[in-house]
Amino acid sequence: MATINYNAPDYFLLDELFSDEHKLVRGSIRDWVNRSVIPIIDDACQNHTFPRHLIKELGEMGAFGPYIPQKYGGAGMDHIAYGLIMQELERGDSGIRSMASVQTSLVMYPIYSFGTEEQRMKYLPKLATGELVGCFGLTEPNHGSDPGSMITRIVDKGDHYILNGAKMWITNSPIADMGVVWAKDENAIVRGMIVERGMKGFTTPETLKKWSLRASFTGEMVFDDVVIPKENMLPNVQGLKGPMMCLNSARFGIAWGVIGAAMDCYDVALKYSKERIQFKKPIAAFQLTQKKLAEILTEITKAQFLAWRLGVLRNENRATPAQISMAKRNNVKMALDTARESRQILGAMGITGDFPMMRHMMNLESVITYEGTHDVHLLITGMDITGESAFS
Ligand code: TGC
Ligand code: FAD
Repeated sequence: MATINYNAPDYFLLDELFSDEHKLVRGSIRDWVNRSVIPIIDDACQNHTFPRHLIKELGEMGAFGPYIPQKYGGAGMDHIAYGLIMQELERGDSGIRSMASVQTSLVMYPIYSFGTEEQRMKYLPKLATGELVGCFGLTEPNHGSDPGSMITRIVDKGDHYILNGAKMWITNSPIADMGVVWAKDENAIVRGMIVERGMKGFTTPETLKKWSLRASFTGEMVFDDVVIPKENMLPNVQGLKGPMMCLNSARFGIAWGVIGAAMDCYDVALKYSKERIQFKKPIAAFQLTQKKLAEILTEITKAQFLAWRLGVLRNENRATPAQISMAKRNNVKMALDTARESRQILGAMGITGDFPMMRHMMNLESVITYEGTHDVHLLITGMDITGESAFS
C-alpha cells in the first residue's frame, strides 16, 4: 500500500510553532517524497541499490546543505528547516535521509566550518547540487565506538602528506567522488582532509549482503600510500572534536529524521486498523490495538517536541552535544519501537514490501547503531549528569 494519502500526525498542534518557511520547505519535500520516493523505494530496497537518479533531484530540492550560506550553494535556512527536511526524507526511507545527512552534516559542514575559502568555493557548490557526492571516514575496522583510538595515519613529506589505513562502514563510499577523512598525524593529533576518487592507492570496496539500509551504498575506504596534497588538509580544526562537531550536526538531523519513519508507520497502521475486520469488527475497535496506537502517538508527540526544542536551542547556538545525544537516542528508539508495534497491527501483511514497516524497522537497526550506538549515547548522558566518564 503506497503511503501517498499520508496524514502526518500532529496531536499537539506543533504546526503552530513552525514558520511559514518551515511549512513551505516541509511541504515541498513531502510532495517530492510522495512523487519520487514512495513509488520506487520498496523495489530499490529489495534490489539492494540506491536510486542514483534521486541525487540530482535531492540537490534541486535543496536537501543538501540547507543551513549552509547561499554564497556556497546552500539555502541559508535554519536548523529547524534542516530537521524538517530530514523528517520528510526519512518518511520515505532512512537511506534517502542518510544520503542527505552525510552530504550536509558530514561533508559540507566540515568543509564550511574547518576549510579554507578556496576549499569552500571548490567543493560546496557542487556538493549542494549533487554534482559531487561525498562521504565521511571516521570508523575503522577495529575502532567504532572509540574513534579516538584510530590507527589511520598521515605522514608529512614536506610538500604533501602520505595517508595509510582503512575506514569501514562508510555511507556512500562506493559512489563518492570525494570524502572527508580523519587520520592521526605524527603527533597523534586527529586531522581532517579531503580525499578524492582517482588518487592513486585509494579504493572503496562495497559492503554487500546488508539486511538494513538496503537503499543506501555502504563501503570501505582503503588508503595505501595515498599522496594527499597540502591544500586538501582542513586547516581550522585539530583533535577528535573536529569529527565530533560534524556528528553533532548529523545526530541532530537523525533526531528529527527518525520521527518521519515513525509517523509513516503510525499513519499506515491507523488506516489499516480501521479497514481490517476480524470478529466482525474493525481491529481498531479492540482495546489492545487502541493501546498500541495511543502509546505510539504519545511517543511520537514527545519526540516531536524534543526535536523542536532542540532545534530552537541549536538555532540559538545553545544546544549542547549531550542534549543532541539524548534526542538521538530517545527518538531512534521511539521510531524502532513504533515500527515493531505498528508492524504487529498489520499482522502477516506487515512483513511484506506492500507496507513500509519492515523496511523502516530494518533500516532503524542501523540508525540505532551509527552516529553513536544507543548505549554510547546513554553513557554520554551519564557522563554529562554525573561528571564521570564511563569510557576511560
Ligand atoms: P573525549 O575524551 O570525551 O573527547 C575527545 C575530544 O572531543 C571533544 N568532544 C566533542 N566535541 C564536540 N562535540 C562532541 N559531541 C564531542 N564529544 C567529544 C571533547 O571535548 C574532547 O576535546 P578536547 O579539545 O578536550 O580534546 O573522547 P573519548 O575518546 O572518551 O570518546 C568519547 C565518545 C564516546 C563520546 C565518542 O568517541 C563517541 O561519541 N563515540 C561514538 C562514535 C560515533 O558516533 N561514530 C560515528 C561515525 S560516523 C557515522 O556513523 C555516520 S552514519 C551516516 C549516515 O549514513 O547517516
Ligand atoms: P562497536 O564499537 O564494536 O560496539 C559493539 C557493541 O559494544 C555496541 O553494542 C556498543 O554499544 C558496545 N560498546 C562499545 N563501547 C562500549 C562502552 N564503552 N560501554 C558499553 N558498551 C559499549 N561510520 C563512519 O565513519 N562513516 C559513515 O558514513 C558510517 N556509515 C555507517 C552506515 C551503516 C549502515 C552502519 C551500520 C554504520 C556506519 N558507520 C559509519 C559506522 C558506525 O558509526 C559504527 O558502526 C558505530 O559507531 C559503532 O561502532 P561498531 O559498529 O564498531 O561497534
